Amino acid sequence: MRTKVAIIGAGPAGLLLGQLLHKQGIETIIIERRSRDYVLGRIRAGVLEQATVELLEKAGVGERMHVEGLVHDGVEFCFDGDRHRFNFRSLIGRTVTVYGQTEVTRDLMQARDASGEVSLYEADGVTIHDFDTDKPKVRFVKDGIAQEIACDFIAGCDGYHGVCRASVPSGALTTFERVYPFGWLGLLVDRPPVADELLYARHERGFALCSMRSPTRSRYYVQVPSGEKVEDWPDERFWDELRWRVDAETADRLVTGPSIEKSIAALRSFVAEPLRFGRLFLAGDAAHIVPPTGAKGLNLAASDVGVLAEALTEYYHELSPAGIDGYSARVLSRVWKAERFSWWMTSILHTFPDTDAFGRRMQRTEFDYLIGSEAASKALAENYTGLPL
Ligand code: FAS
Ligand code: PHB
Repeated sequence: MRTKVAIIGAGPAGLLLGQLLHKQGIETIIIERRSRDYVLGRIRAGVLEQATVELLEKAGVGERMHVEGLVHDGVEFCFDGDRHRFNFRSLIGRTVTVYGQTEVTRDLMQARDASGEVSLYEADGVTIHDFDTDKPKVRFVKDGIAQEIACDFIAGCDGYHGVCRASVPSGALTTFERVYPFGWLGLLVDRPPVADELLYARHERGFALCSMRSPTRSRYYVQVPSGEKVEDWPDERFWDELRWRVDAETADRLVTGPSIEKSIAALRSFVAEPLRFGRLFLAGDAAHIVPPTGAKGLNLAASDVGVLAEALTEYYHELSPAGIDGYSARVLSRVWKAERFSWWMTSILHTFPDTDAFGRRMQRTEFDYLIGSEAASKALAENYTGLPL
Protein backbone atom coordinates (compact mmCIF):
# COMPACT_ATOMS: atom_id res chain seq x y z
CA MET A 1 0.00 0.00 0.00
CA ARG A 2 1.03 3.62 -0.49
CA THR A 3 -0.32 6.92 0.81
CA LYS A 4 0.79 10.52 1.36
CA VAL A 5 0.38 10.59 5.18
CA ALA A 6 0.23 7.47 7.38
CA ILE A 7 -1.56 8.33 10.64
CA ILE A 8 -0.86 6.03 13.60
CA GLY A 9 -3.79 6.05 16.02
CA ALA A 10 -7.56 6.60 15.63
CA GLY A 11 -8.09 8.75 18.70
CA PRO A 12 -9.23 12.36 18.38
CA ALA A 13 -5.82 13.51 17.08
CA GLY A 14 -5.55 10.89 14.33
CA LEU A 15 -9.16 11.07 13.22
CA LEU A 16 -9.25 14.88 13.17
CA LEU A 17 -5.97 15.08 11.26
CA GLY A 18 -7.30 12.59 8.71
CA GLN A 19 -10.46 14.62 8.23
CA LEU A 20 -8.68 18.00 7.95
CA LEU A 21 -6.27 16.59 5.34
CA HIS A 22 -9.11 14.92 3.45
CA LYS A 23 -10.79 18.33 3.15
CA GLN A 24 -7.58 19.49 1.41
CA GLY A 25 -7.52 16.49 -0.93
CA ILE A 26 -4.52 14.96 0.84
CA GLU A 27 -4.78 11.16 1.08
CA THR A 28 -4.15 9.38 4.36
CA ILE A 29 -4.33 5.89 5.86
CA ILE A 30 -5.14 5.54 9.59
CA ILE A 31 -3.63 2.52 11.35
CA GLU A 32 -5.18 1.76 14.79
CA ARG A 33 -4.30 -1.16 17.02
CA ARG A 34 -7.66 -1.40 18.80
CA SER A 35 -11.18 -2.04 17.48
CA ARG A 36 -13.59 0.81 16.75
CA ASP A 37 -15.77 -0.20 19.69
CA TYR A 38 -12.79 -0.21 22.05
CA VAL A 39 -11.80 3.30 20.95
CA LEU A 40 -15.40 4.50 21.34
CA GLY A 41 -15.69 2.79 24.73
CA ARG A 42 -13.02 4.96 26.37
CA ILE A 43 -14.70 7.66 28.49
CA ARG A 44 -12.44 10.71 28.64
CA ALA A 45 -12.70 14.43 28.06
CA GLY A 46 -15.79 16.57 28.14
CA VAL A 47 -14.96 20.23 27.52
CA LEU A 48 -14.15 21.78 24.11
CA GLU A 49 -12.41 25.14 23.70
CA GLN A 50 -13.78 27.56 21.11
CA ALA A 51 -10.75 26.83 18.89
CA THR A 52 -11.53 23.10 19.01
CA VAL A 53 -15.17 23.76 18.08
CA GLU A 54 -13.95 25.77 15.07
CA LEU A 55 -11.53 23.02 13.99
CA LEU A 56 -14.30 20.41 14.18
CA GLU A 57 -16.51 22.70 12.07
CA LYS A 58 -13.62 23.07 9.57
CA ALA A 59 -13.38 19.26 9.49
CA GLY A 60 -17.08 19.08 8.63
CA VAL A 61 -18.19 17.42 11.87
CA GLY A 62 -19.77 20.32 13.73
CA GLU A 63 -23.47 19.59 13.06
CA ARG A 64 -24.34 17.21 15.94
CA MET A 65 -21.96 19.06 18.27
CA HIS A 66 -23.98 22.26 17.77
CA VAL A 67 -27.26 20.39 18.34
CA GLU A 68 -26.25 18.30 21.36
CA GLY A 69 -23.29 20.23 22.76
CA LEU A 70 -23.94 22.48 25.77
CA VAL A 71 -22.47 25.99 25.54
CA HIS A 72 -21.29 27.09 28.97
CA ASP A 73 -20.57 30.71 29.89
CA GLY A 74 -18.50 29.80 32.94
CA VAL A 75 -17.55 27.37 35.70
CA GLU A 76 -17.78 27.39 39.50
CA PHE A 77 -15.04 26.80 42.04
CA CYS A 78 -15.84 25.59 45.56
CA PHE A 79 -13.10 25.96 48.17
CA ASP A 80 -13.87 24.29 51.52
CA GLY A 81 -17.56 24.97 50.93
CA ASP A 82 -17.21 28.56 49.59
CA ARG A 83 -18.47 28.77 45.98
CA HIS A 84 -17.63 31.33 43.30
CA ARG A 85 -18.66 31.49 39.64
CA PHE A 86 -16.27 32.67 36.94
CA ASN A 87 -18.34 34.11 34.08
CA PHE A 88 -16.06 33.69 31.06
CA ARG A 89 -18.49 35.44 28.70
CA SER A 90 -18.54 38.63 30.81
CA LEU A 91 -14.85 38.42 31.72
CA ILE A 92 -13.44 37.88 28.21
CA GLY A 93 -16.35 37.26 25.84
CA ARG A 94 -15.61 33.57 25.30
CA THR A 95 -17.36 30.30 26.16
CA VAL A 96 -16.68 26.54 26.21
CA THR A 97 -18.78 23.69 24.83
CA VAL A 98 -19.52 20.53 26.82
CA TYR A 99 -19.55 17.65 24.32
CA GLY A 100 -17.95 14.34 25.27
CA GLN A 101 -14.79 13.04 23.58
CA THR A 102 -16.73 9.85 22.81
CA GLU A 103 -19.18 11.87 20.69
CA VAL A 104 -16.35 13.79 18.98
CA THR A 105 -14.72 10.45 18.13
CA ARG A 106 -18.02 9.01 16.88
CA ASP A 107 -18.62 12.01 14.61
CA LEU A 108 -15.07 11.82 13.24
CA MET A 109 -15.32 8.06 12.61
CA GLN A 110 -18.57 8.56 10.69
CA ALA A 111 -17.02 11.34 8.61
CA ARG A 112 -13.98 9.17 7.96
CA ASP A 113 -16.17 6.34 6.71
CA ALA A 114 -18.06 8.75 4.43
CA SER A 115 -14.76 10.09 3.04
CA GLY A 116 -13.81 6.69 1.62
CA GLU A 117 -10.30 7.04 3.06
CA VAL A 118 -8.67 3.82 4.38
CA SER A 119 -8.83 3.12 8.15
CA LEU A 120 -7.25 -0.09 9.41
CA TYR A 121 -8.45 -1.12 12.90
CA GLU A 122 -7.07 -4.01 14.98
CA ALA A 123 -3.64 -3.68 13.34
CA ASP A 124 -1.11 -5.64 15.38
CA GLY A 125 2.59 -5.06 15.89
CA VAL A 126 2.71 -1.61 14.26
CA THR A 127 6.27 -0.43 13.65
CA ILE A 128 7.58 2.62 11.84
CA HIS A 129 10.75 2.77 9.71
CA ASP A 130 13.07 5.07 7.72
CA PHE A 131 11.41 8.27 8.91
CA ASP A 132 14.85 9.88 8.75
CA THR A 133 14.70 9.43 4.97
CA ASP A 134 12.19 10.67 2.37
CA LYS A 135 10.73 7.15 2.08
CA PRO A 136 9.26 6.29 5.51
CA LYS A 137 7.32 3.08 5.99
CA VAL A 138 4.80 1.58 8.41
CA ARG A 139 4.62 -2.16 8.97
CA PHE A 140 1.95 -4.15 10.83
CA VAL A 141 -0.02 -7.41 10.83
CA LYS A 142 -3.71 -7.31 9.92
CA ASP A 143 -5.85 -10.48 9.91
CA GLY A 144 -2.65 -12.49 10.27
CA ILE A 145 -1.07 -10.97 7.14
CA ALA A 146 2.12 -8.86 7.40
CA GLN A 147 1.63 -5.57 5.53
CA GLU A 148 3.64 -2.46 4.69
CA ILE A 149 2.61 1.10 3.82
CA ALA A 150 5.02 3.38 1.97
CA CYS A 151 4.30 7.06 2.61
CA ASP A 152 5.69 10.60 2.49
CA PHE A 153 5.03 11.37 6.18
CA ILE A 154 4.07 9.58 9.41
CA ALA A 155 1.82 11.33 11.97
CA GLY A 156 2.36 9.83 15.44
CA CYS A 157 -1.12 10.22 16.94
CA ASP A 158 -0.83 7.04 19.00
CA GLY A 159 -1.05 8.45 22.51
CA TYR A 160 1.25 8.31 25.53
CA HIS A 161 1.90 4.56 25.28
CA GLY A 162 2.20 4.50 21.49
CA VAL A 163 4.97 3.20 19.26
CA CYS A 164 5.92 6.46 17.51
CA ARG A 165 7.63 8.42 20.28
CA ALA A 166 9.18 5.13 21.44
CA SER A 167 10.72 4.72 17.95
CA VAL A 168 12.67 7.99 18.14
CA PRO A 169 16.35 7.44 19.01
CA SER A 170 16.59 8.31 22.72
CA GLY A 171 19.35 10.87 22.19
CA ALA A 172 17.10 12.85 19.84
CA LEU A 173 14.36 13.36 22.40
CA THR A 174 14.18 15.35 25.65
CA THR A 175 11.29 14.60 28.01
CA PHE A 176 9.92 16.54 30.97
CA GLU A 177 7.61 14.78 33.44
CA ARG A 178 5.84 15.23 36.76
CA VAL A 179 3.81 12.35 38.16
CA TYR A 180 1.19 13.37 40.73
CA PRO A 181 0.66 11.29 43.90
CA PHE A 182 -3.02 10.83 43.09
CA GLY A 183 -5.46 9.96 40.31
CA TRP A 184 -9.05 10.74 39.35
CA LEU A 185 -11.75 8.18 39.97
CA GLY A 186 -14.40 9.01 37.37
CA LEU A 187 -18.04 7.88 37.33
CA LEU A 188 -20.63 8.19 34.56
CA VAL A 189 -24.32 8.09 35.53
CA ASP A 190 -27.61 8.57 33.70
CA ARG A 191 -28.98 11.17 36.10
CA PRO A 192 -29.41 14.96 35.60
CA PRO A 193 -26.32 17.02 36.41
CA VAL A 194 -26.13 18.56 39.86
CA ALA A 195 -25.72 22.05 38.37
CA ASP A 196 -25.98 23.89 35.05
CA GLU A 197 -22.20 24.36 34.81
CA LEU A 198 -19.08 22.51 35.95
CA LEU A 199 -18.13 22.69 39.62
CA TYR A 200 -14.46 22.26 40.62
CA ALA A 201 -14.25 21.58 44.36
CA ARG A 202 -11.31 21.57 46.77
CA HIS A 203 -11.74 20.10 50.22
CA GLU A 204 -9.36 18.88 52.89
CA ARG A 205 -10.42 15.34 51.89
CA GLY A 206 -9.42 16.01 48.29
CA PHE A 207 -10.53 17.33 44.90
CA ALA A 208 -13.89 16.66 43.25
CA LEU A 209 -15.41 17.68 39.91
CA CYS A 210 -19.07 17.74 38.93
CA SER A 211 -19.37 17.65 35.15
CA MET A 212 -21.83 16.35 32.59
CA ARG A 213 -22.38 14.92 29.10
CA SER A 214 -26.02 15.99 28.52
CA PRO A 215 -29.08 17.19 30.53
CA THR A 216 -29.64 13.53 31.49
CA ARG A 217 -26.08 12.17 31.83
CA SER A 218 -23.51 13.33 34.42
CA ARG A 219 -19.80 12.80 34.88
CA TYR A 220 -18.23 13.05 38.34
CA TYR A 221 -14.65 12.70 39.62
CA VAL A 222 -13.02 12.42 43.04
CA GLN A 223 -9.28 12.55 43.70
CA VAL A 224 -7.94 9.22 45.01
CA PRO A 225 -4.42 8.28 46.16
CA SER A 226 -2.19 6.61 43.56
CA GLY A 227 -2.60 2.86 43.59
CA GLU A 228 -6.33 2.86 44.42
CA LYS A 229 -8.41 0.20 42.70
CA VAL A 230 -11.86 0.76 41.17
CA GLU A 231 -13.15 -2.40 42.82
CA ASP A 232 -12.54 -0.76 46.23
CA TRP A 233 -14.99 2.01 45.29
CA PRO A 234 -18.58 0.77 45.21
CA ASP A 235 -20.98 3.47 43.99
CA GLU A 236 -22.21 4.35 47.48
CA ARG A 237 -18.67 5.02 48.69
CA PHE A 238 -18.15 7.28 45.67
CA TRP A 239 -21.34 9.26 46.29
CA ASP A 240 -20.58 9.66 50.00
CA GLU A 241 -17.07 11.00 49.24
CA LEU A 242 -18.41 13.38 46.59
CA ARG A 243 -20.97 14.78 49.05
CA TRP A 244 -18.20 15.39 51.60
CA ARG A 245 -16.13 17.43 49.16
CA VAL A 246 -18.74 19.79 47.69
CA ASP A 247 -20.75 22.46 49.53
CA ALA A 248 -23.89 21.43 51.44
CA GLU A 249 -26.31 22.92 48.87
CA THR A 250 -24.68 20.96 46.04
CA ALA A 251 -24.58 17.79 48.14
CA ASP A 252 -28.31 18.13 48.81
CA ARG A 253 -29.07 18.61 45.09
CA LEU A 254 -27.02 15.58 43.99
CA VAL A 255 -29.12 12.96 42.14
CA THR A 256 -27.33 9.61 42.38
CA GLY A 257 -27.90 6.39 40.47
CA PRO A 258 -26.06 3.26 39.30
CA SER A 259 -22.74 3.97 37.56
CA ILE A 260 -22.59 3.03 33.87
CA GLU A 261 -18.82 3.50 33.80
CA LYS A 262 -16.23 3.87 36.53
CA SER A 263 -12.46 4.16 36.00
CA ILE A 264 -9.31 5.64 37.50
CA ALA A 265 -6.98 7.89 35.46
CA ALA A 266 -3.44 8.51 36.65
CA LEU A 267 -2.37 12.16 36.58
CA ARG A 268 0.87 13.36 35.07
CA SER A 269 2.39 16.33 33.27
CA PHE A 270 4.60 15.28 30.37
CA VAL A 271 6.20 16.94 27.35
CA ALA A 272 8.53 15.50 24.69
CA GLU A 273 10.76 17.82 22.67
CA PRO A 274 11.07 18.29 19.75
CA LEU A 275 7.96 16.97 17.95
CA ARG A 276 9.43 16.40 14.52
CA PHE A 277 11.99 13.82 13.43
CA GLY A 278 12.54 13.93 9.68
CA ARG A 279 9.27 12.68 8.19
CA LEU A 280 7.75 11.75 11.58
CA PHE A 281 5.57 14.23 13.54
CA LEU A 282 4.21 13.67 17.07
CA ALA A 283 0.81 15.11 18.00
CA GLY A 284 -1.63 14.87 20.92
CA ASP A 285 -0.94 12.57 23.83
CA ALA A 286 1.97 11.01 21.90
CA ALA A 287 3.70 14.36 22.41
CA HIS A 288 2.39 15.60 25.75
CA ILE A 289 0.11 14.79 28.68
CA VAL A 290 -1.66 17.21 31.01
CA PRO A 291 -3.56 16.46 34.21
CA PRO A 292 -7.26 16.76 33.21
CA THR A 293 -7.88 19.53 35.78
CA GLY A 294 -7.60 22.24 33.14
CA ALA A 295 -9.63 20.32 30.51
CA LYS A 296 -6.74 20.69 28.03
CA GLY A 297 -5.83 17.16 26.86
CA LEU A 298 -8.31 16.76 24.05
CA ASN A 299 -8.06 20.45 23.13
CA LEU A 300 -4.27 20.30 22.78
CA ALA A 301 -4.61 17.21 20.58
CA ALA A 302 -6.97 19.17 18.34
CA SER A 303 -4.78 22.27 18.13
CA ASP A 304 -1.67 20.16 17.40
CA VAL A 305 -3.27 18.51 14.39
CA GLY A 306 -4.79 21.80 13.28
CA VAL A 307 -1.25 23.16 12.96
CA LEU A 308 0.04 19.93 11.39
CA ALA A 309 -2.77 19.84 8.81
CA GLU A 310 -1.95 23.43 7.81
CA ALA A 311 1.76 22.60 7.53
CA LEU A 312 1.20 19.50 5.38
CA THR A 313 -1.28 21.38 3.18
CA GLU A 314 1.35 24.09 2.62
CA TYR A 315 3.87 21.38 1.72
CA TYR A 316 1.65 19.65 -0.84
CA HIS A 317 -0.20 22.66 -2.27
CA GLU A 318 2.53 25.32 -2.22
CA LEU A 319 5.59 23.02 -2.23
CA SER A 320 6.78 24.97 0.83
CA PRO A 321 8.48 23.21 3.78
CA ALA A 322 8.04 26.28 6.02
CA GLY A 323 5.05 24.88 7.90
CA ILE A 324 6.53 21.48 8.61
CA ASP A 325 9.86 23.06 9.55
CA GLY A 326 8.08 25.32 12.06
CA TYR A 327 5.60 22.73 13.39
CA SER A 328 7.43 21.66 16.54
CA ALA A 329 8.31 25.14 17.84
CA ARG A 330 4.85 26.52 17.08
CA VAL A 331 3.01 23.66 18.81
CA LEU A 332 5.33 23.50 21.82
CA SER A 333 4.89 27.21 22.51
CA ARG A 334 1.17 26.67 23.12
CA VAL A 335 1.62 23.24 24.75
CA TRP A 336 3.84 24.64 27.52
CA LYS A 337 1.31 27.34 28.36
CA ALA A 338 -1.42 24.69 28.63
CA GLU A 339 0.94 22.56 30.76
CA ARG A 340 1.43 25.54 33.07
CA PHE A 341 -2.30 26.16 33.44
CA SER A 342 -3.09 22.48 34.01
CA TRP A 343 -0.29 22.18 36.59
CA TRP A 344 -1.49 25.37 38.35
CA MET A 345 -5.15 24.23 38.45
CA THR A 346 -4.01 20.85 39.80
CA SER A 347 -1.73 22.48 42.38
CA ILE A 348 -4.42 24.71 43.89
CA LEU A 349 -7.34 22.27 43.79
CA HIS A 350 -5.85 19.00 45.04
CA THR A 351 -4.56 17.92 48.44
CA PHE A 352 -0.93 16.76 48.42
CA PRO A 353 0.43 14.42 51.11
CA ASP A 354 3.48 16.64 51.69
CA THR A 355 1.67 20.00 51.82
CA ASP A 356 2.17 21.74 55.19
CA ALA A 357 -0.03 24.39 56.84
CA PHE A 358 1.70 27.18 54.90
CA GLY A 359 1.10 25.32 51.61
CA ARG A 360 -2.59 24.85 52.42
CA ARG A 361 -2.88 28.57 53.24
CA MET A 362 -1.25 29.38 49.90
CA GLN A 363 -3.90 27.25 48.14
CA ARG A 364 -6.68 29.15 49.92
CA THR A 365 -5.01 32.48 49.14
CA GLU A 366 -4.88 31.57 45.42
CA PHE A 367 -8.66 31.17 45.56
CA ASP A 368 -9.18 34.40 47.55
CA TYR A 369 -6.96 36.34 45.12
CA LEU A 370 -8.78 34.84 42.11
CA ILE A 371 -12.23 35.87 43.34
CA GLY A 372 -11.04 39.29 44.50
CA SER A 373 -9.14 40.34 41.36
CA GLU A 374 -10.75 40.89 37.98
CA ALA A 375 -7.32 40.62 36.37
CA ALA A 376 -6.74 37.22 37.98
CA SER A 377 -10.24 36.05 36.97
CA LYS A 378 -9.61 37.19 33.40
CA ALA A 379 -6.35 35.23 33.36
CA LEU A 380 -8.20 32.10 34.52
CA ALA A 381 -10.90 32.69 31.90
CA GLU A 382 -8.49 33.15 28.98
CA ASN A 383 -6.56 30.00 29.88
CA TYR A 384 -9.61 27.82 30.54
CA THR A 385 -11.39 28.85 27.31
CA GLY A 386 -8.13 28.40 25.37
CA LEU A 387 -5.22 30.64 24.47
CA PRO A 388 -5.07 31.72 20.79
CA LEU A 389 -3.58 29.21 18.33
P1 FAS B 1 -5.49 8.89 22.38
O1 FAS B 1 -4.74 8.18 23.44
O2 FAS B 1 -6.92 9.29 22.60
O3 FAS B 1 -5.50 8.01 21.04
C1 FAS B 1 -4.35 7.31 20.64
C2 FAS B 1 -4.82 6.13 19.82
O4 FAS B 1 -3.65 5.44 19.33
C3 FAS B 1 -5.62 5.12 20.64
O5 FAS B 1 -6.83 4.80 19.97
C4 FAS B 1 -4.69 3.91 20.74
O6 FAS B 1 -5.40 2.68 20.74
C5 FAS B 1 -3.85 4.05 19.47
N1 FAS B 1 -2.54 3.40 19.58
C6 FAS B 1 -1.70 3.36 20.63
N2 FAS B 1 -0.59 2.66 20.34
C7 FAS B 1 -0.73 2.26 19.03
C8 FAS B 1 0.07 1.50 18.15
N3 FAS B 1 1.26 1.03 18.55
N4 FAS B 1 -0.37 1.27 16.90
C9 FAS B 1 -1.58 1.77 16.50
N5 FAS B 1 -2.39 2.50 17.28
C10 FAS B 1 -1.97 2.73 18.54
N6 FAS B 1 -8.58 14.97 28.77
C11 FAS B 1 -9.44 15.93 29.18
O7 FAS B 1 -9.40 17.05 28.64
N7 FAS B 1 -10.35 15.66 30.19
C12 FAS B 1 -10.42 14.41 30.80
O8 FAS B 1 -11.23 14.20 31.69
C13 FAS B 1 -9.56 13.41 30.37
N8 FAS B 1 -9.61 12.14 30.94
C14 FAS B 1 -8.72 11.19 30.52
C15 FAS B 1 -8.71 9.88 31.07
C16 FAS B 1 -7.78 8.91 30.65
C17 FAS B 1 -7.80 7.52 31.25
C18 FAS B 1 -6.82 9.23 29.68
C19 FAS B 1 -5.78 8.22 29.24
C20 FAS B 1 -6.81 10.51 29.12
C21 FAS B 1 -7.76 11.49 29.52
N9 FAS B 1 -7.79 12.77 28.97
C22 FAS B 1 -8.64 13.73 29.35
C23 FAS B 1 -6.89 13.11 27.93
C24 FAS B 1 -7.48 12.56 26.63
O9 FAS B 1 -8.72 13.16 26.38
C25 FAS B 1 -6.45 12.82 25.59
O10 FAS B 1 -5.94 14.15 25.68
C26 FAS B 1 -6.95 12.57 24.20
O11 FAS B 1 -7.49 11.28 24.13
C27 FAS B 1 -5.75 12.73 23.28
O12 FAS B 1 -6.10 12.24 22.06
P2 FAS B 1 -5.01 11.46 21.16
O13 FAS B 1 -3.76 12.27 21.11
O14 FAS B 1 -5.71 11.11 19.91
O15 FAS B 1 -4.60 10.16 21.99
C1 PHB C 1 -15.19 15.83 31.96
O1 PHB C 1 -16.38 16.20 31.83
O2 PHB C 1 -14.83 14.66 31.73
C2 PHB C 1 -14.16 16.84 32.40
C3 PHB C 1 -14.49 18.19 32.42
C4 PHB C 1 -13.54 19.12 32.83
C5 PHB C 1 -12.27 18.68 33.21
C6 PHB C 1 -11.94 17.32 33.15
C7 PHB C 1 -12.90 16.39 32.74
O3 PHB C 1 -11.33 19.59 33.62
